Amino acid sequence: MQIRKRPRRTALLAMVSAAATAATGLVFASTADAATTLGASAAEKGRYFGAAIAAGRLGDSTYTRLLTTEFTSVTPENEMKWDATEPQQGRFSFTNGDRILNQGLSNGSKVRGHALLWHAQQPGWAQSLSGSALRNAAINHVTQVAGHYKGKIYAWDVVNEAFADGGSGGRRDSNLQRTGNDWIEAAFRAARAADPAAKLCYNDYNTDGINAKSTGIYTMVRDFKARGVPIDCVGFQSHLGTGIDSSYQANLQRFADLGVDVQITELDVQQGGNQANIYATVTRACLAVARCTGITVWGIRDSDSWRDDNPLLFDGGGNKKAAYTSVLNALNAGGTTTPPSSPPVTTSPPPSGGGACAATVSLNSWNGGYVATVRVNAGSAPVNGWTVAVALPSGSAVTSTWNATATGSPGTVSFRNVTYNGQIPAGGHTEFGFQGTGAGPTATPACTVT
Ligand code: G2I
Repeated sequence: MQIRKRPRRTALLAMVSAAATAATGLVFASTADAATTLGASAAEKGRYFGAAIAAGRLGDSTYTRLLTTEFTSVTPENEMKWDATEPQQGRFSFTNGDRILNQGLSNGSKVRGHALLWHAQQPGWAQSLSGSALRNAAINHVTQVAGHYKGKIYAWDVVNEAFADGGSGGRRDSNLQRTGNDWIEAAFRAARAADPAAKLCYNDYNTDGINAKSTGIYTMVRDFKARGVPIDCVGFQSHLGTGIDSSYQANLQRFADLGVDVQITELDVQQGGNQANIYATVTRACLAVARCTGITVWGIRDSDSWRDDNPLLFDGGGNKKAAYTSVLNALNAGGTTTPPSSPPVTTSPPPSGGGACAATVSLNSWNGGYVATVRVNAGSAPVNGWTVAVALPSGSAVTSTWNATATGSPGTVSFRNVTYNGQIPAGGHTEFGFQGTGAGPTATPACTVT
């Protein structure tokens, strides 16, 4: 089905300051080994580069070619929303959501779940509920959908767009909000119980700088962290117009400083203004914030967009636009945490064989299973390829792996880099992950360069 093009959200985009695009110009990567795809370049910086995709477009070969070569994360544009997954109360429909999931997993990509609870795109039956009936239905929805995808989702937008626009800094009125102010934390607790491995995000728009709305969300996240409400990340949609607020990066950083990851979740930028520069500014901001784990653009080609102002990185024919080149150059030039005032970090071609590496593992465990995130750190010399050996306890086996290929499960499993993350600059790192049954590994993994 064709996605309906909506008129540009004038009120939303008018919020964007036209003033502050720094006159940075483009930084061109000059090294012979610069990565040539968005996903590969972002992976070199320990980040993903994703796209929102639609199940109805997966039969389009240009679309899937761009998807599988350029992107390392997928977000379902509509297929995991409430109206799609629970069209009748208690009757769940995961066919199209599963298609997005399987497309992502089969390509070794992360999958961002979007969105468990939102005031929009609710099924009719939910729109007509209120009070405890709605609250119970909403929590059941979170439990069932997050449970269906348990262990497979990198990050869930648990709650989407719950804050009001304008200067109040308060919550948006909605049927969910009228069930009580604690509906958001109830949703996060239910999501954690249903899928302990997923990072749980709050996601919103018009949060592209330090403003009343982003400060309202900031205050909520700070309160959640103080009270132990499970929240791991904040998504900044970043539907942008012809300018970008000068406090864009500082805003990401203040959230990261609360102890949550930040992600750019729905990036698109109006064409006609400074599109290429604004894309680069957002990319550099993410690279400059250590806890900015990745960027997702909201569609692949301009013709796939919900907007009618050609806001994406590929034109309708699937050709790379200036905005694409601008993002790739920014990724290739950027360091992982380097403030933008510092000179860009450039990498020289790694010597064959590369330097030494070391690996650390962190676990997210539940009764009967776990997800392991393994960080591969380069030493003082660049690494050209790596293998990490992880000893699994008896009774444990690997069931899925992302950003690496695994051999030898059960027992001591050997994880080897995939094409886009073998090269790690000196002092840099990359990450891969795997899910397993039983208890997770306890010993420090052994990393060898290849
Ligand atoms: O509005 C842009 C995005 C803002 N943040 C949350 C996102 O979830 C939202 O995505 C858009 C989708 O890109 C559109 O594709 O959400 C819209 C709905 O609010 C989506 O549009 C809907 C159309 O309104 C429906 O008529 C259509 O049936 O897409 C549906 C599926 O194609």
